[in-house]
Amino acid sequence: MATNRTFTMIKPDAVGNGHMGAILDDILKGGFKIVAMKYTRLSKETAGAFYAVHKERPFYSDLVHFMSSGPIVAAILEKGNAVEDFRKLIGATDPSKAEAGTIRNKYAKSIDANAIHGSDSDENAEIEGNFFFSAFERF
Ligand code: 3AN
Repeated sequence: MATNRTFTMIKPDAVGNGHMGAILDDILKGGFKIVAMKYTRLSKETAGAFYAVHKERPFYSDLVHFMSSGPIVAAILEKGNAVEDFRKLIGATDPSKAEAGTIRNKYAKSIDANAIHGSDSDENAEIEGNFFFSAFERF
């Protein structure tokens, strides 16, 4: 089951710029089913814990500050080959390198405010989904 799921967040820049609906539409049109979803705002502590794997990277504190700067949408998505297909749908981390038509190409402005997150492995999809959703919130 985990191999057919991924985890995403629509980031504060995209929500703040009014792209939440269009991005959800792209996700659904891309063939992903929403398994769980919440609209919330991360505290600095929660954002720091979510991105703890990046603690040693130079952009960590800016990333935590940015991710706690406004509301986000967190969701678990389901589709065959979910992790890889979703990374294709969102495009490269750096939006200037993201292919035309991808979510980051359309809605992201910079590498730090890049509109959307997508898990990079089945294992991380599971960990990240569990970070946001308890067992009874998923089905
Ligand atoms: P992705 O989200 O595409 O998997 P990661 O895991 O390398 O990218 O980075 C996690 C997040 O950290 C990115 N979504 C982006 O917001 C931020 N980030 C990555 N690289 C940089 C960078 N060089 N400068 C600033 N922020 C970065």
